[in-house]
Amino acid sequence: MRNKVTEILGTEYPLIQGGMANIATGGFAAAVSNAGALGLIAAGGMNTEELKRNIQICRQLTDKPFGVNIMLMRPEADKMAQLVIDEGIPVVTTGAGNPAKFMPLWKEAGVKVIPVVPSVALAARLERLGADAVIVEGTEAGGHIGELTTMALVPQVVDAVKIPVIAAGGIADSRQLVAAFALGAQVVQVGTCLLVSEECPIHENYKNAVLNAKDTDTTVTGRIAGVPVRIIKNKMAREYIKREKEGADKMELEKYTLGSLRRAVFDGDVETGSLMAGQVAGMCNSIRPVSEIIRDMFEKSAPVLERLSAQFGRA
Ligand code: TUI
Repeated sequence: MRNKVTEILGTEYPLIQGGMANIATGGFAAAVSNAGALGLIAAGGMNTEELKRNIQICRQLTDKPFGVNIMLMRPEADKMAQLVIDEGIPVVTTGAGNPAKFMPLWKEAGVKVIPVVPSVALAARLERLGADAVIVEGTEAGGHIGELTTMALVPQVVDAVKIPVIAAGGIADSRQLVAAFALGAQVVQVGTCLLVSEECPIHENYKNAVLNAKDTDTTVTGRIAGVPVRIIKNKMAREYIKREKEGADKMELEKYTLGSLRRAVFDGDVETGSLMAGQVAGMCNSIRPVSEIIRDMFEKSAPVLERLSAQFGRA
């Protein structure tokens, strides 16, 4: 399924991989790009040197286009913004902040810039600054999230901007894919459903936690501190939310979560680690290759559309 945006991205499918800090290595991004979507190396969790090495690894593993996701809360975001230019990376996605200050630099260098936006206002502002598309990520997503749902926010951004909209948050199968396109998105971004891929380099305990999660098993830490993060419920989530309600200060909470994502990803610590995952974790029940997960979403969309047109046709 090709459209104008897949032509810009150079992909077979209108699908991009979510940022996935500490998870999306060069190897993982290459697997996604080789599957016909856009893989992205997550700079969040890496230093600039590590990012450079992962770009090299990705280049060795795929001849398809791939991008870099820059987590704007990282201290090295500035250096990384320059590195993607020096390395000739064609597409950058950004998350967890406003990338306005980097826009002139990236536009000048011909980098395609696709920021995550949690509101219509930021989408419109970044369109004016030259964003090539925006990722509208609903609060169903895993990791750092905004307030609004995909269902409510995607059509409002679609109405407010002319650039293509990429829907994210709550998309794991063909029904949700079709729904995202019905809302006006031209591309989707997925993350959680790729956590259970064969190629995803997270610890098997983390993978099993996603496989076993049910619909109500995610929660949000950090709402009071202003850094809401969706994770799978565990001891750390319960403790964090309890301390938050008791009025613990930001610094104390930060110390509590420091390194918690790394503990989950690398050590498989499912008790005190942050198991970032979206609300669709409850429907990600089997481990499959990335290529099969993506192909399935698109192949199974045809019967979904047939069912819809039969239903609407009868009305
Ligand atoms: O960035 C994400 N998801 C992430 S980043 C991450 S790493 C992390 N580790 C520990 C604590 C927190 C994060 C894990 N998951 N998604 C994209 C996203 N961007 N969600 C929300 C936003 C966002 C929020 C505010 C984008 C822009 C924004 O702008 C605020 C402003 O300044 O206007």
